[in-house]
Order: sequence, then C-alpha cells, then structure tokens
Amino acid sequence: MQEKFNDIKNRLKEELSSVASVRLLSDIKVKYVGKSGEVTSLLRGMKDIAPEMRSSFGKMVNDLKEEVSALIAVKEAELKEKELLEKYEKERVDITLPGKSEKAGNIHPLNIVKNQILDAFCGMGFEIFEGPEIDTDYYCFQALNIPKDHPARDMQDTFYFTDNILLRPHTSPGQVRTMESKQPPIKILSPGRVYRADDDASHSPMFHQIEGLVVDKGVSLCDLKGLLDEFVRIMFDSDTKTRFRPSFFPFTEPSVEVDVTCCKCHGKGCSLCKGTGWIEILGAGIVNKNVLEMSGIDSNVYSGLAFGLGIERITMIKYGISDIRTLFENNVKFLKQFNRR
Ligand code: 2NL
Repeated sequence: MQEKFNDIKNRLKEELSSVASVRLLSDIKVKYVGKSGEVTSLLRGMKDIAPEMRSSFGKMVNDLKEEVSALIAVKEAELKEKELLEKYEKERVDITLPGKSEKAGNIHPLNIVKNQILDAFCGMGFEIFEGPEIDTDYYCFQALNIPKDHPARDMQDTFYFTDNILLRPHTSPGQVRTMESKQPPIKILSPGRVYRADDDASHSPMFHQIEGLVVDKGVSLCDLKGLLDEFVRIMFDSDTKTRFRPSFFPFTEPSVEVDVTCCKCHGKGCSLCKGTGWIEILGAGIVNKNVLEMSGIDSNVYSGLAFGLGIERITMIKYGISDIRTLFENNVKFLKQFNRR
C-alpha cells in the first residue's frame, strides 16, 4: 500500500515539475484530489479493508490527501505569481513616451483680419454696430440716395426675396438706423456679411464688409485722410501711405477710391500691385447731404465721413491670396497656414 502511495506522490511530483499554467494545474488537481480523483478513490476501497485496519488506513489516505493538496497549493501559488508577473510585463506602459497632443484649431484668416481692423478703429474711438442681413429696399437703397429704378443700383445688384425684402448688398443699412435713432456725434463701425450678384476669382456672391461712419460738426475730407492714414499704418507697415482718387458713390459726395503703397514692393512695382506701386483697398467719401437729411440729421449743422472695405480684399492683399474662393473652401491645409498670424 505504501508503495502505491509513493507511486502516486512520485507521479504527481513529476507532473507538477512540468506543468506550465494555472489552468493545466487545475486538471492535475481534478485528477488526484477531485471527486473521482486517484486519492479520493482510495477511500472508496475502504470496504475491502479489514475492519481493524480501516481507521489507520483512513488516516493514511487523509494524510496523503493533505500532502498532495499541499504540493498542488504550493505549485498553484508559484504559477499564479508567475502569470501575474507575465501579465504586468505584457501591459507595461512606457510613461516616458511623449503623450498624444490635442490638435487645436486656428482662427480663419478672414476673422484674423476682421479682428485687426476692428481693433485698429476701436482704438480710435469707434463703436461696433451690427444690423440685420435681410433688410428692406428703403434701408438698403432709398435711404442711401439710390432711388427705385436708378441705374446706380447696378453697382450693388443683390438677391431679392420680394420687391421690398432683400439680402443687404452693404452694411450701410445698420448705419442708417443709427443715424435715425441718435443725434451726432456718431462714430460707428459696421462689420458683417453682405451679398452681391457677382461670382469670379475676385468676387464672391457673399463677402464680408466693414463700413465706418463719423457724423459730427465740421467733419471733412482731411479727417477722412488722417483717419485712413492711421488705419493703414496699423494694418500694413508703419511707412504705408494712402492716395485718394476721385470716384462716385450715390451715398457720398465727394467720393474717393483709396489706394495704399504696395505692402510687398513698397512702391517700386511688383506683380501684386501690377507694376503701379499702389493697391486699391477701399471706397470712401463725405456723406451725401440727402443721406443725412433723410435720416433726420441737419446737414447745415453736421457733416459726415464714411468708408467701406471688403475684408476678403484686405486679406488677399495682406497674405498674397490670388483667388477669393480659397477663403470659402475650408481646405484645412490652406487654413493651417494662418496659424496665429
Ligand atoms: C466700397 C465702398 C463705401 C460707404 C461705403 C456709407 C454709409 C452711409 C453713408 C454714406 Cl450710412 N456712406 N458707406 C461710403 C463710401 C464707400 O463703400 O467699395 N465698399 C466695399
């Protein structure tokens, strides 16, 4: 009998020496001390043992069971520890590697330039006023000295919902409302989207405009010149000069077109200024008396200056962009170039 016990122990030890995982060890456990395992079955042979031998046999089998269980338990602890270490090794994280950085967006070039323009004028005491994008024929045209069916309407041909309701072709309607509701001094800036029936490399049916309006006693063309000189020195280089050329707008008299010395060649002549050394940046003038009177401002007491610029145009000049449509395609590769100026 002792021999049989020894044989069981030896075979178990041999199997334990080569078992490689907790899962395989549990098979061995079942084989020896499970319900019908080898050691457990020995107890079932009790009935064939002489009665006086039964108690000592039972004790021997129980001792063997404990010994076998202990051997298995030691191996189990060993394997568990080994498997845990392997798991930790597999899941090891190199905390010295650089992290994945969040990709931050950047401000659209049109907004970069819009903010610079607003900053420049707000620094000179202008307040910002935004009006509606959909407005009436009166505010978009008639109040600006452009009567119904007047040929000057062609210059600002826009999109109509009805005969009377339309998408504004400039931000002036907002300024008209300010003049109606408030007596001078007025010094406002109107930024916003405007619409015109135009579509090519330098014209978009929707673009962004900023208009400025100053109404007070004794406002003159000299004030306009000084104001715009300061503006272009802030927007472009500090040695930038302006040049006024005579022009026509129904809402200003006299009207001027304003050029700046080319920011790329500084007046020598290059492809950006088409060899002239000058680039047109905006339209302006002295507010037409009719416009002041229609909004309830006495033109014998007050006078005004006004100007209007396209943000797209200034952006294209500043960054050397040749096609306006690239500003609206939202191609990320294009937009990324304007990261933080
Ligand atoms: C341009 C020219 C201009 C104005 C806009 C204006 C507004 C009022 C009264 C008088 Cl309420 N004038 N605005 C004046 C001159 C020119 O815009 O080419 N813009 C893109």
